[in-house]
Amino acid sequence: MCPERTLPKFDSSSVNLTKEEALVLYEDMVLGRLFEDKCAEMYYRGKMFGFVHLYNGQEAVSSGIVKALRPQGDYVCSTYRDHVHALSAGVPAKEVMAELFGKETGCSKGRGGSMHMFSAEHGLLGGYAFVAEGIPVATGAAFQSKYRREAMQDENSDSVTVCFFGDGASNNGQFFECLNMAALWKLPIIYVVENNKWAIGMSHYRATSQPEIYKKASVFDMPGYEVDGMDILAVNTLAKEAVARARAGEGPTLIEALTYRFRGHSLADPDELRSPEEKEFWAKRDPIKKFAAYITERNLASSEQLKEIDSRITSQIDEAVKFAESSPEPNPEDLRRYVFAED
Ligand SMILES: Cc1ncc(C[n+]2csc(CCOP(=O)(O)OP(=O)(O)O)c2C)c(N)n1
Ligand SMILES: [Mg+2]
Repeated sequence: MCPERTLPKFDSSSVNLTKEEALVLYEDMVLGRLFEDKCAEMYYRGKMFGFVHLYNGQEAVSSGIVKALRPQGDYVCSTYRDHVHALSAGVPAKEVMAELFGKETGCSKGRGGSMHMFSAEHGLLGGYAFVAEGIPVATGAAFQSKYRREAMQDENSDSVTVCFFGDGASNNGQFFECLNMAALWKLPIIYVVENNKWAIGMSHYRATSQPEIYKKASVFDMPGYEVDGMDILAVNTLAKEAVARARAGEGPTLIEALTYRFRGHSLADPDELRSPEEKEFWAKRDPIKKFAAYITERNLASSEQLKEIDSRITSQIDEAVKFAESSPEPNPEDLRRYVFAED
């Protein structure tokens, strides 16, 4: 049951992905899903500490949006639910897993853990434990791209920034302040609100005066769109349009992806507040199953080929765990390293 809102329909007949493009999206979603399942296992085995927030169910948003960016040179800004955004941005699974284990080989050198993935090399601007805190950081990244291009005459500066955040975050002040400046300055940024209907145990419908978040773009004279966040074709098609607009200097876009997390808020959440009917409604819309059906119906790949991908990803994640387990802890003598930039 999903009484509050109808999921927007998308006509996939107009989309013509090549086999390669389809498999990139499929593989990235499977990587996200199986990685998070492994995290749950490792967390309950006591290998990870602190809060761990998983992304199961929302994969079509990360893969559909991030894969519309260039493989290098663009920026992705995340939240505390950041493992899968990091993977989509190209951070190797072993470095994300090692970070979760608090190891020196992690993408944040083991200093950050689950909520603080970072990789300069992959344009990953970070995970942020404070709700909405990534929004100003991402807006700043988009500002610097434009400043380099226009004030410093660097024609190569045409990066696009994607900023992910949740429905809960969209009620925070940073959201409104940053959308205002981004629209005013026509910044090359895409704000992606992953509306999964819940902020921990707070229903979106009890927390906001206008639950259709995409409509909030209009007051800043910014294009705003809602999209079925369980349909990777819909998300990816919209993302490509928004990226092209940003790259062409036409300014920001707000995308509201209607999605759902298949697990509790964090691995410490018994997940007792959401109704079984609601969970079932969304489970039936599993984005990976939906896209797998599209791929086989269109003869882009056979179900055997998809199974081969699944098992290759399973081995990759097992390797990531081995890597994380066998990696060294950070050296206590390096406690103060990375607090300030080194020359
Ligand atoms: C500034 C701030 N206020 C409160 C919290 C506690 N908190 C952590 S997660 C969360 C819910 C945010 O929900 P949403 O933005 O919808 O993201 P989701 O967890 O659904 O991905 C809250 C209130 C926080 N981390 N930071
Ligand atoms: Mg939410």
